[in-house]
Amino acid sequence: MFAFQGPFGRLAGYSAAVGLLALSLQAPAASTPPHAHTITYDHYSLSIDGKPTYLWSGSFHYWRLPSPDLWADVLQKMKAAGFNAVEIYFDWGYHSPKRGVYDFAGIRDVDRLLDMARDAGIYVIARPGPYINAETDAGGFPGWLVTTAGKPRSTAPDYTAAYREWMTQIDRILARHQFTDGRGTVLLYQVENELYDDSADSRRYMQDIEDKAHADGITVPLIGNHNDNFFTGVGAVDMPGYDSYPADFDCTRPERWNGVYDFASERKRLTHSPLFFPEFQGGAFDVWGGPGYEACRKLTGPDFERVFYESNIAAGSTMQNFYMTYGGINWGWLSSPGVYTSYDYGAPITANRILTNKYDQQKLIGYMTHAVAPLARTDAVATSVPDNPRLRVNARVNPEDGTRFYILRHADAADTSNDTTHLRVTLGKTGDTTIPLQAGTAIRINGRDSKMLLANYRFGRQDLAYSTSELMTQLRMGDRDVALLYGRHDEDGETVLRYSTEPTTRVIDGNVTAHWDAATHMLRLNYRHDGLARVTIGQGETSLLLLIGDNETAKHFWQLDTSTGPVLVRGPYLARTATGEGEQLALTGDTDKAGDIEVFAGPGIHGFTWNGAPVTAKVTASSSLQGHIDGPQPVSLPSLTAWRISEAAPEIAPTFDDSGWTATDRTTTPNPYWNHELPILDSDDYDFHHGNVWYRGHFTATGKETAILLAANTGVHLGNHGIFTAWLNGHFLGNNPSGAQQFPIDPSWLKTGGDNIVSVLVDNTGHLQEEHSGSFREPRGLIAATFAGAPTGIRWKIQGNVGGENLPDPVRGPFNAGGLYGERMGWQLPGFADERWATTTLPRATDKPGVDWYRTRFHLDIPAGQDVPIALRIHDIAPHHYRAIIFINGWQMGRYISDVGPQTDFELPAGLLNPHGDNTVAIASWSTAQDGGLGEVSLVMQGNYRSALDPKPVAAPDYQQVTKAQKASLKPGATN
Ligand code: IPT
Repeated sequence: MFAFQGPFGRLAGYSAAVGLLALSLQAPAASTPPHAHTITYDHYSLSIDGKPTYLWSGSFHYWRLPSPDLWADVLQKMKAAGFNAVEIYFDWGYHSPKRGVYDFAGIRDVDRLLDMARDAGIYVIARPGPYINAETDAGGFPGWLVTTAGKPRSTAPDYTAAYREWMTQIDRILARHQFTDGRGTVLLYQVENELYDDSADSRRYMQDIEDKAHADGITVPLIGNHNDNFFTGVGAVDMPGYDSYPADFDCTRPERWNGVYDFASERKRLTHSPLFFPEFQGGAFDVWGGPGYEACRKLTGPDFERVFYESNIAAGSTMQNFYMTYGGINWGWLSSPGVYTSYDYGAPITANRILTNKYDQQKLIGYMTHAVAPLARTDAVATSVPDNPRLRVNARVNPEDGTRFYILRHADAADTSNDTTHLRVTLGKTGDTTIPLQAGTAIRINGRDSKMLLANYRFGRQDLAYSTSELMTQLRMGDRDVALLYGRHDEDGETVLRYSTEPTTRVIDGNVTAHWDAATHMLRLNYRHDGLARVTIGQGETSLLLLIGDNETAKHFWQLDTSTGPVLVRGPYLARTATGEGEQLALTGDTDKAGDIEVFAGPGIHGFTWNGAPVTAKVTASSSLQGHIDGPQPVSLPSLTAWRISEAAPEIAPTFDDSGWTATDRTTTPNPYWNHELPILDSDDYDFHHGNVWYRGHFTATGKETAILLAANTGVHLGNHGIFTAWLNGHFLGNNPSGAQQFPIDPSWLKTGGDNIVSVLVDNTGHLQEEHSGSFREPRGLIAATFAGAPTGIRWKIQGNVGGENLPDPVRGPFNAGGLYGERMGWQLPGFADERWATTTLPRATDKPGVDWYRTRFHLDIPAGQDVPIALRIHDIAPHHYRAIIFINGWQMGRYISDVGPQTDFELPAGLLNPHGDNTVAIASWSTAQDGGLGEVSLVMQGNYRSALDPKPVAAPDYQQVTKAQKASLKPGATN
């Protein structure tokens, strides 16, 4: 369907296929729907409806935030920071619990997600896989794929049939939301994920996916993040891209920096499409036992963002997506082995949706990428070296209008010294000039910093010769231009504008000196960045309000679009939306404290409301409106004191009835990874793909058994933090992580000639991600069991999550539930009556290995109109040998391993958590040795905002409903 021909085959082929390119811009074909938009691209940039556009995008995974109203929150926060796109992985396994079964309802309602992106005014880069990696279970492959045979990410027929199922489902939704011919903002479609393999089969596989996407009605450009692969020929994508993580993923030494890689050769290779980073490092994942996400946020902090993202601009990139901008939560069993519940990623927006200094920094650059339109089309150009050799500068020029960009940083990006320099810049007619002009001042790079300076830049009716401050944004409001410049606190700045005759300059605020040079027609302003300086400059028809802030001041500005033009808002923690209603502006947003709000809008606007309430505002000397808005009410959270407890591992007892369990009697599997003795013990072969599983082995003892060797695979990657624990006739044998262990048997434990029971509880830390080999099919659960002393055979039975692939609770879905007794009984669910359980307090220590369940309830009364991110904290004074699974209102929102860490605070997203009513906490604690129990449990407030956000509760079944569905789906007698 996609014809690539001729030297410009990529572009020409694309236009032919969608029938919407240059020609149709002039004369829309009769068949083109009236709302159709165009997406084109060349070596410089994407063009959207013919307008060259800088793509400034961030990654977000809806499946890591199971509360749809909060998707809108994240998308609005991204849009408010100047992201014009969001990159989204669609997780096959999240939607498909069973072959042929696909779920797009509730927290899986992708249609709704894409509508929200459209409503937030943000484009979507869709990444439906089939393989996605993403530190998620099996890299996004569904559990049921584990026990199939075909080589993954290849043309193997059974694998092909499987992924085509998924593509049919997801493409149908994505196609509806295409920007080209749908009702949404889906702009680009990624084919597969980081397939670094140029084999003939990989090419064919890529081509198969592309053909299928086209057959499914995908008309937007197909992109890739396969680095140097799939540029031409079979399997080629329209727009290839590069993924880059220059700080890598070791957050233990957050001060460490690697060099800046020069993407010049990549820039050159891409002859028909822009230098595109589908994933440029936005943070880093952390691992079990790792240093925690604040360290990752530091490793990839604002200094990293400035230096590396501006280096990408220096290399000519006009398409940058940051992975991740909001990381979210590996709730349930979503994580791949190695990573823990939080996928915060040290990203600009925390897992609990709080804005960080990384967000502020991205806003500063993000706004500029849109405000300075000439940036979308630039060529590298030679320039003089800085007079300080510790520094380096890259220059670029827009060939059409001559705007110049100077990107300045330390030559050694990791250099932390404080340096100054002068720069030689090209100023069109004025010729080359050394800046700054003001004697005794210089341009400073203090430590790991980068600055992007503009020269020869015309905006509105202004002509900026150059500035040693950076431009955050510029906008036109009625008759006047407004420009917002910023620099580091206390550093000198110099801004020079050209006028035909001397303008009137008025300094409204701040210490700014103005100097007019009649010979060069340049008005030079000198100042120090400190708070906010305001200068108006008028000449003839033109008037300019120049706002000059330090970084701290600049980050409090928000730019929002209305149908009557852009507005600037200064002050609040977040400004979400602006709508013009006659002379009034309706603003929405969030505050973290009471304070001033200032609004810069067109001359027609005389007042404004904030979250629906009118604000008394006065007109300032800079013709803005200034008023006051309230902060949040103080909030206090209840303490969790009254707990109920139940022992919950009856499977250990020899008398336990396992007659309803599944016998592990299979002797064949398509899965080539079962290379152990028969019958097969792999839990996946019995349709238990996620969470803990129990095995009970029956054997007739001879009395000669001296030890039992047990081997399990719990998932080893980036460490080995799974575990299994075993009992013989109720006696604790011990524990072991993934691997084999011989446990000695006390002869008095054996019932010679009788039925003896080995009970084993096995962790499943997830299925591995996939390179190409099929490693996601590694078995999970027990893999071997043999006696020493006698060749006694064991007959095993297995029990996992209720229903296996047939979920009694499809709302919470395939990753929520495991095979603990309490989970099978529905003890995690709201509505379960725990009154007969014993009461207890926390912390509680136990010397009895096994599983205990703890439950409590609490009532929240968060004031309406407040967003209060809450986490549940488990605190141990010293590590104990236990691991806990945390449920809030039936949702599994955390896995805590006391003796591994690092996570102690587990975010409870509003919607799952009820901020205005009753909530149920259930915690299953698996004591893996004789010093288990459960630490102190509390609720912690991570922030408090007065907010326009009003998340609705996520509807989910309670105890009665789930157990009813459970009974209906189970064989009689199979409830234990
Ligand atoms: C890149 C993956 O594409 C992405 O899914 C995620 O796993 C990311 O890594 C790390 O968080 S792969 C790249 C690091 C080689």
